Amino acid sequence: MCDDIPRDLFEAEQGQRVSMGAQAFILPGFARPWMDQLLEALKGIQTQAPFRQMLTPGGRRMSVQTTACGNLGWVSNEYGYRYSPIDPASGQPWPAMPDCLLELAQSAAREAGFNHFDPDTCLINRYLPGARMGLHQDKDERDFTAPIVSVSLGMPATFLFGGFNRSDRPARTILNHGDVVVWGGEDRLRFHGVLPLADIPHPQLGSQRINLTLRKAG
Ligand code: MD6
Ligand code: FE
Repeated sequence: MCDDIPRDLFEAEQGQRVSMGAQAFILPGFARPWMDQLLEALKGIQTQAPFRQMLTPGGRRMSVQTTACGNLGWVSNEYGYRYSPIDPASGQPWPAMPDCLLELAQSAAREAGFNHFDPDTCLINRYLPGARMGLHQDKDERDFTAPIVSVSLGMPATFLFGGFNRSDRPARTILNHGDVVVWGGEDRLRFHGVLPLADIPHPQLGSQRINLTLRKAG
C-alpha cells in the first residue's frame, strides 16, 4: 500500500466507512453515541488499574502509558509480553469490561462485517505529547479470525497503516476523538503504528490521547 488514505478532518463524515484494506475500516465518529458513558467508565478503570509505563523485552520504557480491562490484560516487562488475567501492579484481576464498551465494540465490528465479535480484553494506551507507537503487528492473540476494534479519544493522532513487512511504506491517516478503526481477516496482521503526538489539547480530555483496542486474546 503506497498511497496515503485520502482523508483529513474535512473529508470524512460521521456514518461513512473509510476503507483502508479489504477488511480494514475507519468509522469516523462512530463512538460518539457512547461517549459520555465511556468516559465515565474510563475514570473508574483508571482508579482501579492506573496507567503505567511498561518495559519492552529489550528493557526500554514504552513512551505510552498502559492499562487494561476485561478478563485479560496485555502486560510487558524485560522478560517478554503476554496476556495475563491479573494486573501485576495490584495482584488483582483487571477491571471488568464496561457494558457500554462491549456494546460499542460489537456494534463497530458488525458495521465492518464481523458478526460475532466476543472480545475478552481491552488494551488502553495513553499518549501524552511526544509519545508514539512504533510499527508493529498485533500477533500475541491466540485467535486471528477475530478482528480488532480500536477507539480513539482525545487529541488527534497520525496513524500509520502498512503492509505485511515492516519495510512496506505505510499509509497515513488522522484519527480523531470518537473515531473507531476495525480490522481483521486478511488485514489482521498488517504493520501499524502512531507518529509522535503533537500537543493539540482536546476540549474534554486536554493534552492526551487515549486509545482502546479490543481483542479476543484467549
Ligand atoms: C493506537 N493502535 O491507535 C495504537 N492495533 O494508539 C494499535 O496499535 C492498533 O489501533 C491494532 C488494531 C488497531 C489499532
Ligand atoms: Fe496495534
